[in-house]
Amino acid sequence: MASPEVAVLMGSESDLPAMEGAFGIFEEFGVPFEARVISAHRTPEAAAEFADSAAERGLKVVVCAAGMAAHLAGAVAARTTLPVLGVPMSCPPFDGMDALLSTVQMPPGIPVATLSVGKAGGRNSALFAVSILALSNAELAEKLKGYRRVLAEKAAEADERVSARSNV
Ligand code: RP5
Repeated sequence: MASPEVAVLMGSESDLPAMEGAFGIFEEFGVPFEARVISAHRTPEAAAEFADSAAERGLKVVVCAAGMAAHLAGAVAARTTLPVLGVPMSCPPFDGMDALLSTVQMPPGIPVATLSVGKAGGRNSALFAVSILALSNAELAEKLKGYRRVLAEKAAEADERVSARSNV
C-alpha cells in the first residue's frame, strides 16, 4: 500500500458526511490519503503526536475539519511546518460561524489556510491539497486542468439550458 501524502483529520466522526467529498477527490486524482478522528480537545495527546510525526512520516499536506470551537487545525499547525488546511464544520446553534472564526483567526506566524464551511470546504480542501502536490507532480497538474475543463463544460451546458428559458 502506498504511503499517504495527505492526512484528513476530523474532530469527530460526525464530521465525516461533510468530508466524504474530499475522500472522493483524492480517489479521483489517485492521491494516497489517510483519514483519522483526532480532536484537539478530546484527544489532545493524539493530536500532538500526529502533528509531531507528520512530516517525518512523509505527509505533505494536512487537512483538519472541526466544528464548534474548532481548534484542531490551529493546534496541528502549531506543531508542524507542513501546510495545514482548515475546514470549518457547521454545527448548531451557530451553523459554522463559530468554527469559521476559530479556524481562520490564527495569530501571525502560525497560518492555517481556511476553506469554506461544510461540504464545499471539504471538497475544496482536497482540491487545494492536490494543487500543492501538483507543484512537483506534472501528472497531477494535468489532471487538475482536466478537472477544470469538465467544470467549464458543465457550466456551459447549464448556460444553454437556462438561456433556452429566456423569453426574448
Ligand atoms: C467538534 O465538535 C467536532 O469536530 C464536531 O464538528 C463537533 C461536534 O462533535 P460531536 O459531538 O458530534 O462528536 O469537535
